[in-house]
Amino acid sequence: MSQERTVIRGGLVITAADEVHADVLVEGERVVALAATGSPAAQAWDAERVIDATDCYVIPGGVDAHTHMELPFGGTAASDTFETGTRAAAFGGTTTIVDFAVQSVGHSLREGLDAWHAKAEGKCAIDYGFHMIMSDVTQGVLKEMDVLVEEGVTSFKLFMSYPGVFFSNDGDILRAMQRSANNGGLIMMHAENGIAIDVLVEQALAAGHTDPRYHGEVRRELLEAEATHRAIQLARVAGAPLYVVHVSAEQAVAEIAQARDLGLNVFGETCPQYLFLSTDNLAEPDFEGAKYVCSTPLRPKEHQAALWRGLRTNDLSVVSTDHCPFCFVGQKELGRGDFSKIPNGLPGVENRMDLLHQAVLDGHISRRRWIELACATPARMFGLYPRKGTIAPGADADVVIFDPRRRYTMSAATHHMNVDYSAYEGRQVTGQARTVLSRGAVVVDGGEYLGHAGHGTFVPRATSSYLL
Ligand code: DUC
Ligand code: ZN
Ligand code: ZN
Repeated sequence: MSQERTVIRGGLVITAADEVHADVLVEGERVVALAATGSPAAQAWDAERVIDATDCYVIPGGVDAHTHMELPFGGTAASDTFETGTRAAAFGGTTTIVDFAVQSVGHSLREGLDAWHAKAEGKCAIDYGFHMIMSDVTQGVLKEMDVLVEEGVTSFKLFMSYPGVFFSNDGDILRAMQRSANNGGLIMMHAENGIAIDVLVEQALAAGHTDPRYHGEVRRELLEAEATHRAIQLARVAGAPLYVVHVSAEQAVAEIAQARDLGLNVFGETCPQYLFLSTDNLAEPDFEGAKYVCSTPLRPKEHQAALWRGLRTNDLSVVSTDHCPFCFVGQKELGRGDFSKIPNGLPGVENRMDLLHQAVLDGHISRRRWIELACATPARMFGLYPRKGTIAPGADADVVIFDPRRRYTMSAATHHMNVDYSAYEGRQVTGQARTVLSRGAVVVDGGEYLGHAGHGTFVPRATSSYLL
């Protein structure tokens, strides 16, 4: 049976490697060819559907390697379901997410993974994969890691924070790293010294410091840097690679840079909230600061220059969102009078591609680096490349027609995430996804949703492309 053909004409195709004026031919779910716009080859293509991309960029769909749809946290759950969160992602030009399945204490990885498959299956607008959060590193669980790698769940998140919930001690971390050194998995680390932080939380509350801004103060920069340093040394001892998630402190970037200068397989990720927001937001009056409570926390503005520099030098190589939304009303409010009870997390899955494009306009990164940080490197890092993260023959036709001149204001009134506030309320940005294809199907066009729940499928991942 012949497959439907779509041709995307007249745009500037931008990948991590190139910028070319080319037409793109899609057949069924895949890209099959690129040819110079106006060339005889491109003109000869006939297709059932023609998408005009004149004056637009044609970019790979975004790959957000860090989301938490429906995550149970702090007595509540993240407010985006897989259905609402992946739809919002599509509106924002992201066509793949890698979400975190959770192992709870006393349970197997399998139970956690099955539960997350059940939440996501038949619900997603775009393709998705899973990392596995490990909260209870037993001998049985170490063996399960090998099975998960075979099933395409090739990365494992461990926490040096949140004692009593997700926390793993150094011995457990070392064991998991040793296992990953053998099975090809990638350990992702939440690097904050949670034992020390809990002491500071207790002391802050005892002193009557209950406002959201104290969340940022107790989660000290040095405790992020210390944990980052320790994670790196443990990975060296184990001979394992390491991916440090949501890096926010300048001192933590320095630890990663030092490790990379030694030639170690240590990788850093940051998120838009650390690049565009700061402790000034956490200090907003009338409990508004609760909207910005996440961990690692927002830092003073001065840290942003180090993050941008890290993104340019590749000491930070991925920008993901850590999308973990909680409504202000009824969820963030759980922490009125006690900042430690504010559920941790910010919405952002819909905003990442546009904020990073704004960073291009602001002179922080180049256009190709934008695509590298938001599409190609996360795809390579987590075994999705070249199926995801680029536009090339054979790749999935996850393609975004991006209008680089469209100016709009970010707002909860117009976003599609299931959360009652925007972390970027009132911020003007230039550039927005106009048309979004997921595996050849147009899922968003001109502000209209044309996709459906269940179009998105689970993508088993290979091991990281960055490991020898
Ligand atoms: N950080 C957050 O802000 N939310 C969920 C988990 C995490 O590590
Ligand atoms: Zn984390
Ligand atoms: Zn997270």
